[in-house]
Amino acid sequence: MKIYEDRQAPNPRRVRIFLAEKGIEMRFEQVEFMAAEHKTGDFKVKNPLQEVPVLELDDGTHLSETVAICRYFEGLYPDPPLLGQPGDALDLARTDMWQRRIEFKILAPVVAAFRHLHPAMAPFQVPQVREWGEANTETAGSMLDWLDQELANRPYMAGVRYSIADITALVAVDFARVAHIKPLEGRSHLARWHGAVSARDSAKA
Ligand SMILES: N[C@@H](CCC(=O)N[C@@H](CS)C(=O)NCC(=O)O)C(=O)O
Repeated sequence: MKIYEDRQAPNPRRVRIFLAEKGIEMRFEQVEFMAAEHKTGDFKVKNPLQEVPVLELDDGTHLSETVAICRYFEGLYPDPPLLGQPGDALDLARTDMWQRRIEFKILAPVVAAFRHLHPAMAPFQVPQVREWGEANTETAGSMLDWLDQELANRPYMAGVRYSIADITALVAVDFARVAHIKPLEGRSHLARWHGAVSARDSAKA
């Protein structure tokens, strides 16, 4: 079993943190984004969308989509639960709600800002639209303000326990800096949360 990834890319980091939280050892093979290695015909067989991460099982089965890969490992290694408390319908749904909100409302605009504004992304992001990058920078900022307020009354994104929602948020916040967005400035609750989740060993993944 192994995972194809690019160590610099945000989505593969979500999987690495998830695996680290569960103490799962994994083999990784690097697919260099900047060398367009994910655009080869060979990689297209593994994922027709030509994106990482991709999990390859020993029988040759391929699984992509970060959350799907995490769900697979949650099924195999339920402890600690990171997708919500098993058997608690509300906790499972709430964790899913926050994971999705953070993925679509924060990570997505942060990535769009990076892709549409960073000169190094021009060959990959065609067309690269500066105005769209700037609009996403603004969206990411207002969504981070909202998240900061949400965290005023609870320790973690989905409630009282660390979950996949924290993993997605940590990756989004750290990647925001790469996209020249200052995610923690003036956001004290988010900064407190970021300090706590960054102190976990898994954050180094
Ligand atoms: N929805 C996918 C998104 C994966 C994705 O966008 N991966 C990026 C790296 S973070 C990628 O491989 N992009 C390739 C490209 O845009 O050409 C997931 O959750 O895994």
